Amino acid sequence: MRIPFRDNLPASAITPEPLYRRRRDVLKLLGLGAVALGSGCSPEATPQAAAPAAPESIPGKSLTIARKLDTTMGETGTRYKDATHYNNFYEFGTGKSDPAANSGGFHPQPWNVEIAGHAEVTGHFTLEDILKPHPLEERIYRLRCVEAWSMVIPWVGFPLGDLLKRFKPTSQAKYVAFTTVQRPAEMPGLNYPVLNWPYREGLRMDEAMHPLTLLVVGMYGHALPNQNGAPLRLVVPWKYGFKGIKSIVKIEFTESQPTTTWNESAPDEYGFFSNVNPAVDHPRWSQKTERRIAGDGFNLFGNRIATKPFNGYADQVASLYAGMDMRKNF
Ligand SMILES: Nc1nc2c(c(=O)[nH]1)N[C@H]1C(S)=C(S)[C@@H](COP(=O)(O)O)O[C@H]1N2
Ligand SMILES: [Mo]
Repeated sequence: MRIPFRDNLPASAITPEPLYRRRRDVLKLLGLGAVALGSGCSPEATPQAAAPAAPESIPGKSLTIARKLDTTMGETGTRYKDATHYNNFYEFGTGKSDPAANSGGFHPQPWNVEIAGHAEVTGHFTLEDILKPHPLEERIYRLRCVEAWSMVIPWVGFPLGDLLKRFKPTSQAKYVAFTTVQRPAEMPGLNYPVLNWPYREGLRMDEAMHPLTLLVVGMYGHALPNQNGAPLRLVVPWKYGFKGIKSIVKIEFTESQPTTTWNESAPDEYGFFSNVNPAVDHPRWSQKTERRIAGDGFNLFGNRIATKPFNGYADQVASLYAGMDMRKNF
């Protein structure tokens, strides 16, 4: 089956919203160890110059952020309204406005996550258990969808690797597999066989442990809205957006490369690695440019910019793929 990606949005789905103003205290991405700003997780750890809180219209619990990082070094941010009303979350429908429209009945609380596979510690954990030891960071990352549009979003989360280490993966753990919750009563899209449910993703161990890989619980300073993957999702900024699996209920350490939903659905179109790569086109469209959804005008056709290798994160991650043929391992 071929899944036609839809990239159409009724203008009515987007209404003007104050621009999300980016922080002026831009921090340098220097291997990430050097950017820690303050410690602990009290709001006081954040410099007050760190300016405007998220727009007031943002619903959901406000999160306490220990440190901030802008990896885009000043690119214009995407409005909250656009980031929450132009989504891919097929469990709620295949249209871009479906996730916002159809996720109101989803209950991200209480939430449990199963940790399984090759690790010394496994079992079922509450979301609170999962999150407790980790101070939250705000990281402004680009997210580029394989459909050639992109956004700049202030995510709130912490490095996935910090969590994974707590379970003491064994030497057999070569990959990490993720699974999304499957609740047909709350997720109407699950009643259609457009993908093999549940949605699954995977990373190689070194990718999962990379400090840029973020386990996300919020955006724009607040808890994730349902349509963006509440209560827990992945963001891997150098990979196409579909690697950012939403509403995670299972994390498994595996020895062999896990099956991933999009790769299973169309192996010639969506590889396991799916690193953003302008030199390797999707079989049905170019990946050389992208439509940046940012600023105060949502423009379906404008704001076209060049796509960067590894989505602009090559300095940090290209070495993970040294010696690999990126055309074969797309
Ligand atoms: N469970 C699940 N996760 C998913 C998807 C999905 O359909 N189901 N879509 C992916 C795709 S294609 C993209 S581009 C991003 C979009 O994230 P956003 O809506 O927060 O921008 O989520 C990814 N995670
Ligand atoms: Mo995507």
